[in-house]
Amino acid sequence: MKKIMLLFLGVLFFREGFSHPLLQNVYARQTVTLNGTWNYIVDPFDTGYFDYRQQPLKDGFFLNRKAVNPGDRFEYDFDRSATMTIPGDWNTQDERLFFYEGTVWFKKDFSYTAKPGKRVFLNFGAVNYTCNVWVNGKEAGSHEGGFTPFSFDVTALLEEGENFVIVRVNNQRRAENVPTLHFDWWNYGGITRDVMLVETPEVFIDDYLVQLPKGMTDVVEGHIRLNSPVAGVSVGLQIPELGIDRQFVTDEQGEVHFRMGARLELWSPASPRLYDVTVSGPEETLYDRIGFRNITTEGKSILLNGQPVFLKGISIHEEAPFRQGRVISREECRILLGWAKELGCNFVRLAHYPHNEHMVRTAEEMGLMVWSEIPVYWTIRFDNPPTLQNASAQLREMMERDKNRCAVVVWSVANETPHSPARDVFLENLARQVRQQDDTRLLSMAMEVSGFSDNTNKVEDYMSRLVDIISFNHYLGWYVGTPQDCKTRQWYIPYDKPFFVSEFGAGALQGYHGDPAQRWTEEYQAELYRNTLEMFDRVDGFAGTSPWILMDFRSPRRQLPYIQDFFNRKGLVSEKGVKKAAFYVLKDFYDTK
Ligand code: GCB
Repeated sequence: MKKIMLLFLGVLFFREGFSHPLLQNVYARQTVTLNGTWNYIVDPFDTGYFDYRQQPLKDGFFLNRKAVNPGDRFEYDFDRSATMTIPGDWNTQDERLFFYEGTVWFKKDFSYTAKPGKRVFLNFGAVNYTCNVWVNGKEAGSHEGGFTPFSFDVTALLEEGENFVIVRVNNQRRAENVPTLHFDWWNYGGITRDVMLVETPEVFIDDYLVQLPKGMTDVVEGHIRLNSPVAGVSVGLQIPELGIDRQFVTDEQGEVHFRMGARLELWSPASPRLYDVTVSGPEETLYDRIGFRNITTEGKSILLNGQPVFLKGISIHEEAPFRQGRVISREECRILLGWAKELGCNFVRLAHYPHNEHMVRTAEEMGLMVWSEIPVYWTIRFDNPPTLQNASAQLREMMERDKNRCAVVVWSVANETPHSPARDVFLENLARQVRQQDDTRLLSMAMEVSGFSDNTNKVEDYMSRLVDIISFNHYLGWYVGTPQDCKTRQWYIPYDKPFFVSEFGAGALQGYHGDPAQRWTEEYQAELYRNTLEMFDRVDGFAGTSPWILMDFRSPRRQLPYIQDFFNRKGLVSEKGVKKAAFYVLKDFYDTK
């Protein structure tokens, strides 16, 4: 009786947006993977979606039709089309698609046996950039934004036995998108992260948060929330190593909020302590590993667990080592982050978009603090309200997914955006959103040097009053001046806040040697690192850096034959995993910090 009641209430009171809830910790749930081999059709003119009058088709490719009778005419056939591996970008799996930007259709067959009392969600870790999804020819939903997770309730769309899912993916760059037309990384298209069916009870825990309140180290607080506003449901929280074993009863919002004293061992890079945590409802148990730490600033210092910390960082793109393409496995995350550890890092900047969940979790396990950011990059359409909505949705999804990851210490909302009143309003909105959604982490954005006079670089930005850390990118010795200029350059950063150099760097082709004044040599890059680090180390308030970048990465903007060949060469490690001289310069610097 209780179950029927719950089901009834669950159906009556769907939360707003119920068809696309963000499921906290999908990997801890009952899942059926849809990773593997998918058929695909390249559709540059979107013939499978629009008719010749540019109207959406009623019988597009999503119906997965096949000729049965001799007179049938269907000008596509998934089953006779090529296959590729999902998760995976299409650019590195089919030579014809290396530069491709447009629509590709994907289809996967799978069998499913309905389980009574279960709700089923189709969950994607990320699809770049937009997608439409159909299950058995019926629309499940759509999503925009290439780096965050989403899911659709497909319970009513599944059939007993054989099923198929079709995804139309489009990665066409557009001015109003986030990111916009111009960016310095490869526009890898496709279903780039895990796809799975997630089975939940009718009324289930869709969200939870377990953390330290800002500035405190002996109190655990948080919430557990059901998918529907059902009161009187019993939910539990167990952290055995802390002796916490509590049962709560949901309020009329279907939520519980808790706050309790605890004697904790704090998480830090030196000791990345994580606790086993179990969150349970009447019919499910979600298991997680959660750490506790405090990150604050005081004057010009960043404090981790109350102690000043220098952020020994490196920037990383989510590109796979030893092969090209998007990172797809935990092993690849471990390799990239392993190099960061070898450098002596305690911090990584995951640029320029939310990386996959494995990257953040692996960083946490390895003792690396994380800067996470959304692709509000360069000159996006700051004056366009849908662009703001889009950026805000990506920000919300990033923060929701990783809110239980203590490794994440900085949320960043932008990279190198040009000053204008429209930009200020746009970024103020995002900054406000960060503060409302999470008051326990630091807020920043990668700004730029704003002026130069009397041999002094100035960092002044209206946004500085909103951030906790003044971060900026600057390429003295590469895009302006020479590495020698660092020896005398002064800095004017007029804020009583820590400053963080979110990028500096130089291009070097691994194995190319010469004079330190010779561009593209390892010696030039090493010299620039030496001089830049010495320069910033002289400036009051220098609280860390994440030089650009750990590994050479693909970029359509980088065309110089024999040197770049479509790689940005600012890596400290080549795409083949060979370290350049500058790697050791940075390592030596971090060893002294
Ligand atoms: C930057 C950008 C980064 C580029 C880098 C470069 O300032 O933030 O995305 O890749 O410079 O190599 O020019």
